[in-house]
Amino acid sequence: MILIGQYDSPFVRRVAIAMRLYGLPFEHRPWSTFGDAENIAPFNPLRRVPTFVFEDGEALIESTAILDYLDELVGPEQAMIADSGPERRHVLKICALATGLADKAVSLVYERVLRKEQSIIWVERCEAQIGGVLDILEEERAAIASAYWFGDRIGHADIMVTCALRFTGETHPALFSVERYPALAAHAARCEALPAFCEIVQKFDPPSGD
Ligand SMILES: N[C@@H](CCC(=O)N[C@@H](CS)C(=O)NCC(=O)O)C(=O)O
Repeated sequence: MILIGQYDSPFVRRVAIAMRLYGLPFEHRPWSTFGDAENIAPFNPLRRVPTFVFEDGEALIESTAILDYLDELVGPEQAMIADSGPERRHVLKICALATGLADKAVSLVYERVLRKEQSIIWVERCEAQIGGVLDILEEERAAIASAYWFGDRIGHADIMVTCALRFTGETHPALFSVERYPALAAHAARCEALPAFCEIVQKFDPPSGD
């Protein structure tokens, strides 16, 4: 199995961390979406990452779809999400909020580095969306006493929230602070201290606007 994409992407990182926690070996191709777009294109015409390639060349795209495959591969005992029911829906909702948060943080980066003049309407909208999600996640995490979002075992929601927070904090420090979001910051610190997170990490390298 080959995972394409750099670990400064919160979406690539969530997949790589899940694979490491599942003990699944993979080949990593740290291709950049802009610099290596033509290498990615044969596997994914969208030229986006993560792109996940099987031995026979078939490719899966979208981190959620890739994780769905990995969960199936390891089976329900090991999967970091409930098989069905309300807990599964709740995990998917937290993951969707966190992927949405990361999407908006990525959009803001592109707006900043790829445009000569930023759209104020778009920037304000993204910032409001990021703030809205962080407020909701903070409130929910503050009300949970367990080590992880859904108990004592780490799951996809924990991984995605942590990856989204690292990316948002690194790229838009004014939007995320320990003082404003203490429960989320503590959650991220706990996860970031785990070996898989320490091993699979990369400082953000923005695309150039040239
Ligand atoms: N919903 C996608 C988001 C993937 C995504 O936004 N990846 C970014 C890198 S962080 C990318 O490929 N950007 C290039 C582009 O969208 O053209 C997922 O969960 O996999």
